[in-house]
Amino acid sequence: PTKWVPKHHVAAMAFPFGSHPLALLNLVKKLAMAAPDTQFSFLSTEDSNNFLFSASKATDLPNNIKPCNVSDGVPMNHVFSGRPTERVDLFVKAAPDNFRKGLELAATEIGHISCLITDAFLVFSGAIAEDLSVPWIPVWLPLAHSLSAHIYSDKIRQYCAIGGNDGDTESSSKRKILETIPGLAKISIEDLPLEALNDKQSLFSSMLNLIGNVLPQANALVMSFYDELCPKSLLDDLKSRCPGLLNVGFVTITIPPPPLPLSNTDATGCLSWLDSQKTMSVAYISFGTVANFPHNEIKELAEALQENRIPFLWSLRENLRGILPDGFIERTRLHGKVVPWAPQAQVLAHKSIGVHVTHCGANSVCESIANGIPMICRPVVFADNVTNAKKIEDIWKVGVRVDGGVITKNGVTKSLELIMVHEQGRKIRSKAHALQELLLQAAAPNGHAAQDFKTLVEILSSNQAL
Ligand code: U2F
Repeated sequence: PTKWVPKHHVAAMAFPFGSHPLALLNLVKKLAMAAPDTQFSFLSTEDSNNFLFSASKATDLPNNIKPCNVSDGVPMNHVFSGRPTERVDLFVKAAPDNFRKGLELAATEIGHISCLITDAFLVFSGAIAEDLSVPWIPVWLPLAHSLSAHIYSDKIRQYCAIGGNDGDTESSSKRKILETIPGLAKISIEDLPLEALNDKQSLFSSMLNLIGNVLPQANALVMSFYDELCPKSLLDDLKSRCPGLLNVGFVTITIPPPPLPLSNTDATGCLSWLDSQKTMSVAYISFGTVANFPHNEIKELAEALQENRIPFLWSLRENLRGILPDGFIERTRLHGKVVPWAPQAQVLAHKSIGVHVTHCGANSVCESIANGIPMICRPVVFADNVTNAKKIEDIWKVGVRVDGGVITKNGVTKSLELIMVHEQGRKIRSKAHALQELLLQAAAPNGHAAQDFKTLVEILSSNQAL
């Protein structure tokens, strides 16, 4: 057979932490299918690539995507201090050189690179693209309103200071609503991620603080979002700053969901277990891929599930499983299932799911709203979790914060009852369905997202051929 020769070579650069590489790879998969004559190199650290391209997660991987490892910046024999952002800071310190090396390697193997698609957190990628004389397309993976917090970080910092000058106490100024910032009108400073405001906190936060300055220079800016979900003031403002804004739709899912997946995408048997449960009866629980979740709250939640015999499917990272009360898994065997990893996008599309107990990571939120699933929010004070919870509870009104703010046996039981049994829960569910309906229309083949995705594919295919 003749050897396949790609027409273009696009390099994707991941921010290798949490769900970021997973979400970017999902976008790259969609692009690779839409542009079969383009070769994609996927640059991330070895650990991250091993996780993403492992057999169980990469079943639907198109042939025109190739992983390419870059250094994680961790020195040999490094002893970790336990500081939460240590790994990220080491990585940021090694960048951009690690990526430049990775790109050279990819170009040697495949041919010159025609375009860079990068996580928007990697603020130095614009300069690399300029050196290579190729377009730079950053991808913003959190929710759209969070971008405003980065774009307006100087103004928000001034706002804090103004609060102080008014004679406000520091805490009252933090509670101030950011009414003049597009997209954040109902959000207060204390709901924003600290990293967006304090540029001196770590190398990571200094990097994030450059986002607002560099993104307007990009050739296009991709968001994992829909025009129709953005408040108009936010959409207009983002488009005026970043004229190449493309809302290509949620990248981690396909709308409508594909027909039932092959059994090998469900290595932990979640979907077949859900098949045996009653419609809308199961609480799906997941606290994401990175957040440190308080151990006592895991225990309290386990006790609530056990005592009230609530049907549940819990994706709990392996390193946290030991925290469950002794014998919990055995005692809840008839109504619950604990797995280290679930095919979450498909789980949330399953008719048996009635509620999602979540830490409010952006992708989890998107996957819930795309399926009309109400949420019980327990945001950890990390990144955009708190802002997202606010959006869910107060703006979209498709979920509630867990009763009491932190998980206690009684509080979470109350919240579960509220969603599953009470009138207020019925109203929240109907809001969730209305939001899902809006999304289904926005995601229709003739909608904006499909058009923006097409534009993106055209940009990729219109540059220097190999
Ligand atoms: C960081 O978020 P996380 O990685 O903690 O969480 P999510 O944004 O919710 O993404 C988790 C993804 O992993 C998938 C799930 C989501 O697409 O479907 N997943 C799965 O398939 N199976 C599982 O068992 C568990 C998860 C950060 F912490 C957040 O604050 C940010 O909002 C987010 C995006 O920037 O990144």
